[in-house]
Amino acid sequence: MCGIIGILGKSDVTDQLVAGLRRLEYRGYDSAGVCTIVDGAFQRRRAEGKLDNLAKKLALDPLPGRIGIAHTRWATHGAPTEDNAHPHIVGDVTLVHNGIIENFKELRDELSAEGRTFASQTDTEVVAHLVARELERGKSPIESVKAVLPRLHGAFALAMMFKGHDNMLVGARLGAPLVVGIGEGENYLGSDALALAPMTQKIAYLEEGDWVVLSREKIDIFDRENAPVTREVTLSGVSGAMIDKGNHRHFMQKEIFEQPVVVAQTLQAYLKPLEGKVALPIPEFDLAEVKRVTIVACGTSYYAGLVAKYWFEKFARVPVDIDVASEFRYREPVLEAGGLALFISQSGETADTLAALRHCRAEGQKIAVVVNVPTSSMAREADLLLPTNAGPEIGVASTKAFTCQLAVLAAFAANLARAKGKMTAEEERDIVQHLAEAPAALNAALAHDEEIEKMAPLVAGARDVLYLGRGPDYPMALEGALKLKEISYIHAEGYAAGEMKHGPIALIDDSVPVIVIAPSGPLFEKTVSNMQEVAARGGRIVLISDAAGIAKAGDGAIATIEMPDCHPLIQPLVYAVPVQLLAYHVAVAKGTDVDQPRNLAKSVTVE
Ligand code: HGA
Repeated sequence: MCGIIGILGKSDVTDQLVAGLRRLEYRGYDSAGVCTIVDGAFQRRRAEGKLDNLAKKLALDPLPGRIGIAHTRWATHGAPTEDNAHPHIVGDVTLVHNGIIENFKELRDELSAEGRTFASQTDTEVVAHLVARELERGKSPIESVKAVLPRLHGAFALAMMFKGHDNMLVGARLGAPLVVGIGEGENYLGSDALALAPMTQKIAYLEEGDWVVLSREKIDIFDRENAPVTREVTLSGVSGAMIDKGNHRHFMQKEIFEQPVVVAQTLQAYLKPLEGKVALPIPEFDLAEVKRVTIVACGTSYYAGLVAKYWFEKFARVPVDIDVASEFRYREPVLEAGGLALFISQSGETADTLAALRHCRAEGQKIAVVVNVPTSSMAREADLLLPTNAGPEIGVASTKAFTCQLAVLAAFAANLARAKGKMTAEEERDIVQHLAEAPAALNAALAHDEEIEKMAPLVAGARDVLYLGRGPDYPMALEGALKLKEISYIHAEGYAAGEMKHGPIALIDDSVPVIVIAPSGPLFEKTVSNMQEVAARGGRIVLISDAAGIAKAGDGAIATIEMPDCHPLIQPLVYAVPVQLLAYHVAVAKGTDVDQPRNLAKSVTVE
């Protein structure tokens, strides 16, 4: 959330800053702003709403300057107005911020008591005031930053510029990501490597508590004790071309259709199909010793974790706890020795999940992570890194990252089962074979796109929608409801099919579409019975099943969506496709902003 970028360039930087913000806009689109230094003084443009509004302003009133910082905001403190838009300027400093300054109230009171006045309601502005106060006391920019950083509690990635200093950018990070980009006679700061991709591939990832002083000629990094440190420079491997919609109308649509390829790409790293074996990185700890798995994640990644719980328990016979990250630390979980804590996150920066990871590390758990960004904070703090290979996911509603997470988690469950002696070589071969079938099955599922598009109007007019499933299809019901809520703004609930009669069945009438996810298999008959209970009360059923399931139970449904026949192991991956496509087409039918739904943003770096 919130994207920040800073450039020390050889020529005017505003166009590059705005292009960088475009690549960061998935992180927030409440407002955007840019500030440069021209003849020693700050020049700023800011605009409420999406980046296009800022771009229009800049077209009418261009901004020169060879140094600049820019921001795209997801508001946490203060409405999404122009006054609250970053960069904030106070005296001789201007800055952009990603994160939350948790002690901002106390700091603001202290500053107000000295007669300082505020131009915004943001927590961020207190940081600018604190630095400005140090500058006014006669300190240099670097000494001022050094004095202020220890006073900030919470999370921040900051990029700062100082009046009269057009060869200096200062950055700092704690709990929010910030990278340094190294160019030829130019240097950069950014929230991620993607923001800097067209300018440089050479990236140094700042560690927690680091701060950095950049000029065009050099980069000096310091740790939280202010000791000079070196951070490895790596090649990011990301290119601006990776974030192109291609022939698709929306990123979400493109990402849904990429799934067969990216799942295959991901599985390639985890399977040896010819040998019939899963092939995971070997951790430094002994998997056979794992006594309990604690899964922690948020949103769609949490639902991937819920599916994984079934797999870990079924295959490896190991008990699994699962929590949403924002609740986990606060319930004082009992974490016994020999436990493995598994964190799932697309960005690898999700603030709640990262905080939970650090909590588990402090409690002596071994740490495994499934992330899509292998250079992220979580990846760097893991004992066992299991990357998904989905490529950049730009649509705010997660799709391809989810199915890739499922693919990795299935392989990991088999790996753990083998290590614990709970799975035979023959069973492992079977799992590998079925996972290898997933890309083709995903392709077959995508072939139903047009049919789903045609039935979307049946759902688009509804006020409430229910999704039902059992077993691993229950998390899919939750995921289906989440996707629909996120992008179409229709109220939707996912329920375990058998729970209906304990309450939600009271909601059923003929205005409520009920999406039933019921592939053939051991739970089919039970789910269908629950579906009949809904139908008997006038509920309008949309049945998602395979040909056999539809033949048995499709009568009376207002629509059916036929999925390919596939092994139960890969059903969650395959059935993700129709729920994603349904949400997508309903949102398109309603005319909502599919890729940038209101109030949401990706890479949730605030708690
Ligand atoms: N707290 C700041 C920055 C918000 C942020 O980083 N969101 O992800 C603000 O509200 O402007």
